[in-house]
Amino acid sequence: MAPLPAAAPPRSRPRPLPPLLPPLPLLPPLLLLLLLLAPPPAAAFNLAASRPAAFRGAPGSLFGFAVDFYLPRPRSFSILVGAPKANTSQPNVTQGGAVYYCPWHPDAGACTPIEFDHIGTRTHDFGGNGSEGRDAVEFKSLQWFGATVRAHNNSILACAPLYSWRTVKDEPGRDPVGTCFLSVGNFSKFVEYAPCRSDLNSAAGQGYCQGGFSAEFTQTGRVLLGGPGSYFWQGQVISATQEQIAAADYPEYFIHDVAGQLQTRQAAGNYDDSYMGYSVAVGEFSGDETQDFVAGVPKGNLTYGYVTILNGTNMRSLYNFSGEQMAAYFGYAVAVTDVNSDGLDDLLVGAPLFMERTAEGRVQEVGRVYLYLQHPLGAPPAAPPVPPPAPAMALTGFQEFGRFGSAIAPLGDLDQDGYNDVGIGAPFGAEGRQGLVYVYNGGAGGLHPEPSQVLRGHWAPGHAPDFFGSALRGAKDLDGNGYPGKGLPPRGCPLAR
Ligand SMILES: [Ca+2]
Ligand SMILES: [Ca+2]
Ligand SMILES: [Ca+2]
Repeated sequence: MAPLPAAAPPRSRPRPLPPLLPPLPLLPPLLLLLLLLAPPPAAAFNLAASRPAAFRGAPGSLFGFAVDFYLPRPRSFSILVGAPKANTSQPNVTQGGAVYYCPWHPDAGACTPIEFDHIGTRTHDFGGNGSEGRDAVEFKSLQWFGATVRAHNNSILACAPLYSWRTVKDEPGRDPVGTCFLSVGNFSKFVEYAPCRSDLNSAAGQGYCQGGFSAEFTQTGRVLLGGPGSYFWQGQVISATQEQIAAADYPEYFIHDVAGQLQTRQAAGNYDDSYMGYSVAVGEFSGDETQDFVAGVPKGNLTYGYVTILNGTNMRSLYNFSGEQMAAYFGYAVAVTDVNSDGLDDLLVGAPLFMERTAEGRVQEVGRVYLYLQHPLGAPPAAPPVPPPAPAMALTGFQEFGRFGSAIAPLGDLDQDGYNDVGIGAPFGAEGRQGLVYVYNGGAGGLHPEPSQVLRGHWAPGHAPDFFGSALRGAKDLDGNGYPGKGLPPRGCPLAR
């Protein structure tokens, strides 16, 4: 597919509002556990899956919906856990959601909520003279704060994709623009980043953006957000450096003009209902030193779905990778790591609703993950980009309705053989839909086609399945020297929920 065309004028058309979060049915779990896999014995290559550490949150809070590691300093290691339906101390806010800071302890420990939002709900005097009082202009109940959590050094980004605002125009309506908060300097400063809270409201503009539905940091700490609902659900991706975000943060204003921000623009009407930015990742694909942006577009291209790679310096389209089957949700998850150790980043794409035909001729939904190996470009920038390659391999799920490929996590080089390894979640895999995480090892030819290990959720008796394998993180060198340290988990150990 071609690069996105330039901005088109907004169109207005009556239409129902498709629910974006979550488009795949998620059942309300009773309790969520966060599993941090404990250190393996020194000589073993496998993770000691029988001895996970578990952190628990309040029932119904969706504790563990998002997870990440937090390493503000070398050898200072903790875990961040999003609980997007948690209740907070914010006045007049119901189930606004929270992010918890959980210091690492081998037996797991207490988690405390991080106070990202010091301001709470802001108001505006629509009468203009103060006589009619002030009305709320933003709505933080059920905003799903903590649905997205990412950390980079001593910074943390946490987002509320269903945060709504009324706009400061004197007209009713609530637009789910989404918002994010950034903690910088190890909790020394908090700034808001809500790039879709703009004058481009309603579905025709950025009103249904749900900014922060997905997010990632680049190696240099640049923020990348996905907002899959902008422009009649064409979706968009937006990026700015932390410095640019902090420089534009004036809490007394609702619309922040972030100088230097990069973003995709509105495209022609045939790109509507595509959900660009449903997932995002970063990697280097253009032959320079600046990481580029990867965005899943799972309903684009007539619902075949595609994944686009945008140049990290200017958002120009570099490549598009298309799915092979309609409605498979190709691009639901994306991940980047170098699995064949040639120094070039490779791309993984999940299509958790992919259907295969069994030997008996029956069609069953099992999910699939595609691996695209990056090949040398030649001499950039003169050489044109090579055509989108075919996947080097496809890994297919094992259980019907298991949602294999819902989460993909680079795990670093778990077994220390020189090739990076990957975890793939199947949150409804296993009997009782209890969820599985598969570990696939890298190698010279890509990934080994069979998983080297299958991790199961550990559940207390009587508790319902909790989507184990739907949130995965890994690949952090947790003690800073590549070797397990005293009281620290080992290199590459995954976090799974
Ligand atoms: Ca680049
Ligand atoms: Ca590679
Ligand atoms: Ca390996």
